[in-house]
Amino acid sequence: MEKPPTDKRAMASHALDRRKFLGQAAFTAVAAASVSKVAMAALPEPVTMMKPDTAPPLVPQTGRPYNPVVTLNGWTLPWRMNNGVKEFHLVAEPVIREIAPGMKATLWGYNGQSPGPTIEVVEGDRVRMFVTNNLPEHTTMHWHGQRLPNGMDGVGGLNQKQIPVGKTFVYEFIARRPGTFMYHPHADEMTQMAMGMMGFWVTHPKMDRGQKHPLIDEVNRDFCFLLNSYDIDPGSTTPKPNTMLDQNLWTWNSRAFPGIDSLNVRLNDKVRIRIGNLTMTNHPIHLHGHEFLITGTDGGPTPKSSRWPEVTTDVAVGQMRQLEFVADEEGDWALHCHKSHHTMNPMGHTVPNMIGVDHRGLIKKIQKLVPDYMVMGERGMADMGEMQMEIPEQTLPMMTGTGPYGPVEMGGMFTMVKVRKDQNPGDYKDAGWYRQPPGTQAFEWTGALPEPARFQSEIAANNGLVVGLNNPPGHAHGAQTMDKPVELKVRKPTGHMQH
Ligand SMILES: [Cu+2]
Repeated sequence: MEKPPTDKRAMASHALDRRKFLGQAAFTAVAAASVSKVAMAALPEPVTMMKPDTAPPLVPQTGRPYNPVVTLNGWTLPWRMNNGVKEFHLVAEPVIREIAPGMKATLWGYNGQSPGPTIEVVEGDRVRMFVTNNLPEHTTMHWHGQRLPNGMDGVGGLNQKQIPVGKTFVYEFIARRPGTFMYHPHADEMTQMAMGMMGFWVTHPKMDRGQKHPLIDEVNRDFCFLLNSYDIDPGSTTPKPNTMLDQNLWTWNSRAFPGIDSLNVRLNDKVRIRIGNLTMTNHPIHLHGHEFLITGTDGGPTPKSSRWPEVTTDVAVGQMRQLEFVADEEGDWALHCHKSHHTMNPMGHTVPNMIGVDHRGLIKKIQKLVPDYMVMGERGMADMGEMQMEIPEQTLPMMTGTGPYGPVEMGGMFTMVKVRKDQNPGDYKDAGWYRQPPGTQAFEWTGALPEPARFQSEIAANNGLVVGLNNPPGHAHGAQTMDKPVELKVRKPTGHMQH
């Protein structure tokens, strides 16, 4: 157990082992224990998660019915019903979060993890949130995107006094509109969010008596995760909150590839992915092999007339995007941020470009003197894996992950949607690597290579001739005629030095 020392031993004693927690029986036992009269008078027992694994959906045992979400490398917080009110207990506290195997970070989070657990409620639910502050400084809780009374909005100093160290505040409101939301502190925000204090919130639409929301479809799989980022020096464990944009760990739910679980779905499943961005920059999220629609933002479900197909959607700072598609192509499909620096793990931005320089002998010598010395490979970055360069402890290789055909050369904000025809409904297990059927995979050409065909125009240009651009339609490249020459004029800058 990697829980940091805390004086709240009582809380740790309530910690649920994940295996026990996953069993429905264990969950029911907790729910039953929490309805005793003594318990009702007290705070709901805090539930703590000790592992960064993806928990299966938490099927509601009490309250209104709904189709639960799956939080990537996360979990949903159990609640108790108290006279018709859904009560949750969030505990703000220092946590140890495994970013990926080989690296653990000292973060601040909720109930044992960063991000905190996902909160799932139903449109119209009255919700009571107990927020206990076990941090070394004051905090608050802001319920990002919700309709609620002003005094429940959680901006420290503006809507309420900050929650002092060791105290518990109560927030209570009705979850008025269905959609995807987030929660985070609005107190020493720069530090607290850079340290990992955030969580996801889903308000499901009411489905009483077969009622259906006109803009919210039922789906077979509903995933959610937050985009977050950290600046943790190689070899150390605590993020530097003052870094605004140059973070070196780009994470989904405080996990970096290959630590991010895949999204495992059955062929032809309708899939929803909810993504919230609490980093300080935008992330163009790109899905391979399928097109999706944006069916919701933090403002709620989008009107049908506003939806168009895309394969990449930009999620700006503070935004949420909800994308939907039918997973009708089998395979392992990459899902990643399209900023290529965000699919890398820690690297110095001052790493010199060493393409063309053979320094493999040299680097070992330098590393004897400067253990965390890292440079780029001589043929590109892919060299670095091959060179088996030693990296400091407590850090991740920059490009990593191994697939069935070799190194994936990714890190950070990268995972896969794994679409399988034999994935059982309701089963979220990783089915392993996809084996492409024979004849459906890129292969090496072993025949003779023909001379590359060149444009006539290119040859003409090289000979200093007038360039022919107006080619009759239907003529293949390399067989262009020059019956209607067009003269190209090149204007050179004159006089001004600002060019
Ligand atoms: Cu990104």
